[in-house]
Amino acid sequence: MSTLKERLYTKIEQQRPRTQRLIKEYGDVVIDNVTVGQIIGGMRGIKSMVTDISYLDPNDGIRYRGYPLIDVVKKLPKPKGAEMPYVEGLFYLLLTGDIPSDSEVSDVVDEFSKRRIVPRYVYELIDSMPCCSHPMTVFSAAIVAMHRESFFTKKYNAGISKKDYWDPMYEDSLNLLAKLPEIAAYIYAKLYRGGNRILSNPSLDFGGNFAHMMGIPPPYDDVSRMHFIIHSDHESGNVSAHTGHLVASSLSDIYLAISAMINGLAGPLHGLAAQNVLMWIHELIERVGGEDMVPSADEIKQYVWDTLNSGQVIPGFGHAVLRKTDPRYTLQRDFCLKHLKDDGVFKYVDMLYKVTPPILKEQGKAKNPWPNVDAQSGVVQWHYGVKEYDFYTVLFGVGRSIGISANIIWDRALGYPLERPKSLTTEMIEKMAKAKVAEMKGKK
Ligand code: CMX
Repeated sequence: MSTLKERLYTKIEQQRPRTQRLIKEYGDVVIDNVTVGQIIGGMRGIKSMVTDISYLDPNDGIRYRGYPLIDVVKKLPKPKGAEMPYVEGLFYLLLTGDIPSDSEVSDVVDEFSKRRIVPRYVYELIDSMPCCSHPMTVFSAAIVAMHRESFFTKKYNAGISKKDYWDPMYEDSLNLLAKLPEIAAYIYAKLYRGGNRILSNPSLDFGGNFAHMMGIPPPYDDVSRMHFIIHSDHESGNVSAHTGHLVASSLSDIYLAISAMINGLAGPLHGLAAQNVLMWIHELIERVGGEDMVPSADEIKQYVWDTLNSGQVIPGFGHAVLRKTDPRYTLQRDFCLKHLKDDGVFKYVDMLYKVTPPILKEQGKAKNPWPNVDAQSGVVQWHYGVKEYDFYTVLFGVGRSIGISANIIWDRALGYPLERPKSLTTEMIEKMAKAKVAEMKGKK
């Protein structure tokens, strides 16, 4: 057994009694109330899910296993000379809650390296996708095609005990995660580089190998590590995480669950915002006459207002939970200030950072006028030569798969059941709401 798997098993044995006790002794304790507004409004803010892997604080942003992003970057081991930590170390942290030692990380690097070979039929499938398929469609199809590889499904069909479900789920997750950079890089080569592919280098880590396969020199290896780490998890209620959890709750294997979560991530209100930000900025650049032109604050304000007045959202701004600037934005911004301060597009991103929040506040609709992760991620890719916007969400998807897989392994370890909330008809809600209001009036 690998050190990671052994450590995980110990943690599972410790955690199981806590969950069982909560259900047995406190199962009827009320944690939250649900309003009509929440039922109709996308279940915003209802406390109804559990994960110990990450927590999203509205003001401070994401914490992985209790660590703010800045500490994650500081504390996790890094490859020699790198600014950003090993992605493999992050996976160790998400799964176990512990910061791994150098040798523990190197074990995970080896595990991933051993499992990275992608079955040939996946490449054939990618090659046969119709022209102009969105890269997220291709990515999702490639992942779901590997359902036939599922160890969990084989074990389940052979009659594995429920308490052991986590084990084949862990194996499947590592098998899938190790292949994702290879698949993403292949899709990129196929769609945008005439199929000219750079083969992987098994001696490199997750982020370093991805940069190598993309053919982009350092510090793109650090860009990749940073990108995959900051996108990995955002607690359980966002569309991609929730979809992965929901699909896996029917005991679908990791390939079915991750492919489904990729489809949720591909929506413009979620991960697709990464590509929309760059499209939107380039429309602005075109409007003012080119990247080297310096637009006035008034020109930028007008552009933001024109977007809002045409009934569209400002991509890369706002959030369902966050109420301050996203620390994932800040981390990338700091990287940009260090490495691409003079980039023409970054200057626009920077100006929009200053101009947009006051406008969103003045418009008065968005609860959070501040930038989110997607406002900054595209410009970094653009700077290092990945100029095909529609690929950006695939990169988000590689990162997000890491956190969601960790969650799904724990879902199986703790025996979380099939997810099945209850729906009501509009008429039922009307009756309940009216009866409640009458009752309140009667009490006054
Ligand atoms: N531009 C314009 N209007 C916005 C806005 C933005 N960036 N953010 C929110 N609003 C509007 C909403 O559309 C909503 O309008 P209606 O009342 O007309 O429906 C109103 O403000 C209230 O929305 P909210 O409660 O503040 O935000 P939601 O939880 O409904 O939505 C989000 C959150 C992210 C979908 C929204 O802020 C948005 O559309 N942002 C732009 C797209 C984006 O950047 N998405 C990526 C988010 C991060 C990620 O998941 O990758």
